[in-house]
Formats: sequence, structure tokens, C-alpha cells
Amino acid sequence: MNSAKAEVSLRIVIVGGGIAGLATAFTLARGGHSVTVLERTDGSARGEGGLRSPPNMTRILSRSWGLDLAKVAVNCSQFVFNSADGELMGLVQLHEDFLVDLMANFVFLKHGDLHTMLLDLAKREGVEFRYNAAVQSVDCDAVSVTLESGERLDADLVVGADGPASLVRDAVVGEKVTGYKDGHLSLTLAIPTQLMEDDEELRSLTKDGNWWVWLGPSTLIHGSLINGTKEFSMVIALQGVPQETLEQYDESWEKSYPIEHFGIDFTTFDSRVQKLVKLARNVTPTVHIRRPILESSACEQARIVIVGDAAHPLVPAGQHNAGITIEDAETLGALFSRIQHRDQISRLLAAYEEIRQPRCNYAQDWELRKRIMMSAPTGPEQKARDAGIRRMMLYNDWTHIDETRFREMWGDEMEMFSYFSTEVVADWWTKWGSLLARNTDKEEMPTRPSLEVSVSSSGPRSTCVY
Ligand SMILES: Cc1cc2nc3c(=O)[nH]c(=O)nc-3n(C[C@H](O)[C@H](O)[C@H](O)COP(=O)(O)OP(=O)(O)OC[C@H]3O[C@@H](n4cnc5c(N)ncnc54)[C@H](O)[C@@H]3O)c2cc1C
Ligand SMILES: *[C@@H]1O[C@H](CO)[C@@H](O)[C@H](O)[C@H]1NC(C)=O
Ligand SMILES: *[C@@H]1O[C@H](CO)[C@@H](O)[C@H](O)[C@H]1NC(C)=O
Ligand SMILES: CC(=O)N[C@H]1CO[C@H](CO)[C@@H](O)[C@@H]1O
Repeated sequence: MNSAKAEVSLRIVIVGGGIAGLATAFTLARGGHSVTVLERTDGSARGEGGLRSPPNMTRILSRSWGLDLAKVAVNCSQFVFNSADGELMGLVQLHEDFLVDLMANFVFLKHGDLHTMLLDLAKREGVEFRYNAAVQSVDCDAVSVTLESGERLDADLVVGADGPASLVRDAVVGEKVTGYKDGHLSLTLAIPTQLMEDDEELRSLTKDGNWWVWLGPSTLIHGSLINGTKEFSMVIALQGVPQETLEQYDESWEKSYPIEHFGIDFTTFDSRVQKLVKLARNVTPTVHIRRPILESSACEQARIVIVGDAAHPLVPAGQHNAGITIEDAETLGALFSRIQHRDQISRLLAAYEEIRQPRCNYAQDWELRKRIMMSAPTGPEQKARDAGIRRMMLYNDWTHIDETRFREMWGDEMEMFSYFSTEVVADWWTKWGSLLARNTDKEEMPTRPSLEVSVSSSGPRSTCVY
């Protein structure tokens, strides 16, 4: 669908060779452009943790980009919500019917696996990679970047894929964008499943496609199999962490510590959680720096654009971090594969912004709201959340579902998944309704969810683009 080559080949420089840089390099090179990626590190770093690939991302990776995910991905079969001590609160099965509607699976991928696959793709399209090439400054007027070595590279288009602490972002916005550590800390770890096989309780976790969630006071723990079931990855997301603790950590993924370093008391947690964290060797802490949501992702002259965490730094280790980044890449690539003349660069970037900005802004806000809710401290908010989960998802109790609650819990989730596609949303609701009906064991649903999910906040339809 998107293998068309542009009529004019642009010289494109991409700052940063993470997921966003690799994915964007691939789609732009595939569109017929000459792409160079500048990466600060030697390029050997790979994330140990898991990424969640929502249906829309999976669909781009496997259908549009032709990646074979079978060896590394793990299909998610259900979300399992537990209280901290392991009491089952509820579960949501990802029924085949609505996955078919979304045209792809919700899958778990290891960060390092996705990185390696995207790197291969980009190399196959002839992308040039330069490692140990840290960009020091970006010139919006000249459309050039200068490396720390002093070397200057000119381009038709510069793409900033330099992550949450982006310096390209500052150039695009025209001033330094500052933020503050807001008390959210994500700890990421992965355990070889081989180590779990010996334990009766943990062995079952090595077999299924569950997304395990434990809701503790100011602590959200979630985990799943990754690396084609060879590893179990976990995220421990803490809220309200004091500033003096946060001081020693940053928003990178470079450092790791033994779990004891963090001094977390797991004794009140599910025995499975206690055993899992004991098996963890390296735990990577990543802080969230809260920054204002940007109004724009391209500079005024519109020859420089930011993508991925540079444009919309989501709470680390969230639900949609990778998905929204893959969508950025697909959108930018699809637009620029249609360029006929250099004069059109700024118009295409305006289109990119129009398509992506509402969606990305929404995602940034959504992730934070979800994180705050899911890691709420003990109190009224947490009680309401738990009661909601119990009411909503206690298996076989679908009869007591009510529309408002349903939307509260899943309305915006669906909005995220079914981006751009009003029809799919409508279909999905219909299917979801029938799924619920099935779960009540042939009883008629008293209140079928007949809500309309507003997709207006997901931005303009993209039919003109795709
Ligand atoms: C090593 C690593 C491991 C990660 N592991 C996980 C994980 O396990 N789980 C998870 O959920 N998320 C992980 N992430 C984060 C995840 O990749 C992002 O949330 C998301 O995929 C968006 O990625 P991004 O490419 O926009 O940003 P990033 O992944 O942050 O990539 C930005 C890249 O730009 C490079 N860069 C920055 N500044 C410059 C500069 N001035 N010049 C040149 N290059 C520069 C960085 O070295 C980096 O490679 C990891 C990120 C990294 C870098
Ligand atoms: C995941 O499910 C799809 C079909 O929905 C199937 O083709 C694929 O093989 C499955 N992957 C794994 C790893 O089980
Ligand atoms: C997947 O797990 C195996 C077994 O633990 C390990 O050897 C391999 O390095 C892992 N893959 C990645 C990409 O980390
Ligand atoms: C099912 C669905 O809504 N898919 C959408 C995923 O996102 C792309 C854009 O990145 C849309 O074109 C699809 O319609």
C-alpha cells in the first residue's frame, strides 16, 4: 500500500536511532528518500523490558511493514486484574471477535527485539547509520545540524527522534522546553522464564498470554511474557516518590540496579510478585518528567519535525508509547512518499501536524491519567477504581454492567485503539456488546452498550492521506 516512491528524493537527516528514529528512517527511505541517522551512542543498547503493541501498532508492523513477529511476539489473551495481595478482581478477555475487527492482535514485544527488527528493516532500505554522532545544535533557518565534533550536515528535512530530552524539540518550539519530576518512577525488569519453571506458582505464568496487573497502594505492577515466551517482563510503577529519591534517577534507560536498591516492601504483595522480584537481576529506573503538551511538532519554516518521545514524551513504560511512535513513522513516511516537489515539504509537514497533533496530545494526556488512576494511593479514588474494576469485570457478572461505568473504564481505551476509524468503533461496540451477551450465558444484556465514542479528539480523518 505504501511502497510508492516519491517523485523527488529528499536528503533527510534523523537525529536519534531509537524506536522512533529507526521506524521513521525506514518509512522515509522506503518512500524513496536518502536518509542518514545520527545516533549519540554506539548503537548497542537494547531495552530489556517489554513493550505493548496495541492492535493498531501490530497491524502496521506486520501488515504494512511485513515484519514477521511470530518468533518474538507473545499474543495477549486477557488482562488479569489482581489486588496487591493477589486476589483476582476481574479480567477482560481479548475475544477473537473484536481483535478481528481491529484487524490485528494486541501483542507483547521486547524493546530490544523491536529495535533489532527495525534496524534490519532500515538497513535493507539503504539507510545510512552514523553512531557516536551526538548532535549538539540544530539550525532551523539553515536546516542543518551540527555534531559535537563540529561537523555540519545540511538537509532538505531534519527529523528529531532524539527522545524525551530532545534538543531538536527546543529548536522547533523556539525556546527551551522545561519540565519537572512529578513523582512517577517506573522500574523495568525481565526474568528468564527458565528460572520460573522450578516454582509451582510461577510456572503457570510462563505458559499464558495474560497481561498480569497488580494494583497496590501508590504502586501499579504489571507483567507479561516477552521474547517469544523466553522472558517475563515486569514494570513496577510508583507514584508520589519523594524528590530526594528521584534525584538520583533520570529519564534514560541506561542504568540498572538490583531490586534491593529501591527498598520497596513487597511483603504485603502476592507471593508470586515477591518471588518474581527476587529473581530480577537488573532493574532499570526511569523517571517521568512532566512537560507541557506542545501545540506544534514542526518549526515555523516547516523543514524540521519531531517524532516519538521527542514530540510527545509519554509516561515511561506505558501502554501506547511504542504504538504512537510507530504511527508517527507510518504517517510521516506515507506523506513524504507522495511528494512531487521540494516546495511541498512545508505543506506536508503541516498535514502531518494536523493529522498527528490531536492524536498525540490526547495520548500523552491519556497515559498520564491512566497511570495516576492505576497507581493511586489508598483513598477514595483507589476505592472507586477498584469497585469499578470489580463491578465491570467480575466474570459472569456482565448483567450488572452500566453504560456510564463501561465508558468510564473502557470508553477512552477503545478510542485509543480504534484511531481514525469511526466505522470500526461502531462495529466494535456492536461486537463488544454481543461478547458481553455471550458471557452472561445466553441471557439478554439488559443495557447493551450503545454508546457512541467520539473520535473527534483523534483528529481529522486520514482518508486523504492513506
Ligand atoms: C536504550 C533504551 C531502552 C529502552 N527500553 C525500554 C523498555 O524496556 N521498555 C519501555 O517501555 N521503553 C523503553 N525505552 C523507551 C522507548 O523506546 C520509548 O518510550 C518509545 O519507544 C519512543 O522512542 P523514541 O525513539 O522516541 O525515544 P528513545 O527510545 O528515547 O530514543 C531516542 C534516541 O535518540 C538518541 N539521542 C538523544 N539525543 C541525541 C543527540 N543529541 N544526538 C544523537 N542522538 C541522540 C538516544 O541515544 C536514543 O537512542 C527504551 C529506550 C532506550 C533508548
Ligand atoms: C498470534 O495470533 C495470530 C492469529 O491471530 C497467529 O497467526 C500467530 O501465530 C500467533 N502468534 C503466536 C506467537 O502465537
Ligand atoms: C531472549 O531470551 C533468551 C533466553 O533467556 C536470551 O538468551 C536472549 O538474549 C533474549 N533476547 C533478547 C533480545 O534479549
Ligand atoms: C483499526 C484502525 O482504526 N486502524 C487505524 C490504525 O491507524 C492507522 C493510521 O496510523 C489508520 O489508517 C487505521 O485506520
